[in-house]
Amino acid sequence: MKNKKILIVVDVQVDFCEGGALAVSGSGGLIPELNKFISFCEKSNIQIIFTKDWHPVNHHSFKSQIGKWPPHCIQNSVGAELHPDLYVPKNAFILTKGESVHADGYSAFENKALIDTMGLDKAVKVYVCGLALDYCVKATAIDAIRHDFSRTYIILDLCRAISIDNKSTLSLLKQEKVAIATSSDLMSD
Ligand code: VGL
Ligand code: ZN
Repeated sequence: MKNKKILIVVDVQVDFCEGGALAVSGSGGLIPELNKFISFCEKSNIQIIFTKDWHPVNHHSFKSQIGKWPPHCIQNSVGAELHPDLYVPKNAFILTKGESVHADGYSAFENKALIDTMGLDKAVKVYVCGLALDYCVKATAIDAIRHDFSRTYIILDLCRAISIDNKSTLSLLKQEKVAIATSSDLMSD
């Protein structure tokens, strides 16, 4: 299909939202905005994929191991669930990542099912949003470009970051040829 689009909503899970183990600031205000865009995509027949960080208890990124993060998104825990306020359409795909102890799992492409779900048509527009801009959103968008999805966008207003300053993240994204968009641009596109 011409002009096909795919939306990837990255890691909008309890642990990354306010009150969670690795809360990203501003995530509370993000969810209503995200829900509007998800509903728009559903009505527009845009394929929607949700990712979940899904770590074993001894994941190497945890401080208790060799990593820098507090334990988060442990498989089958409440913290690893998609946030209960997030709108998840019935026919959306939900994919997990970060399941192996020794891989970071920042990019959703670590789960080989993502590429199968996206299909062979590299001309699709790929929209990436969610948490956190400077880790899993960034890694997923850059990996989309590396997998030849050359029309990959970050929806900047539908992301929140762990770092306070987005300058280096945005310059890296530009360097990697990821486009930056806003949800209002895309809804009027
Ligand atoms: C993430 C830090 C650790 C993310 C995941 O989803 O951006 N950040 N694990
Ligand atoms: Zn993680």
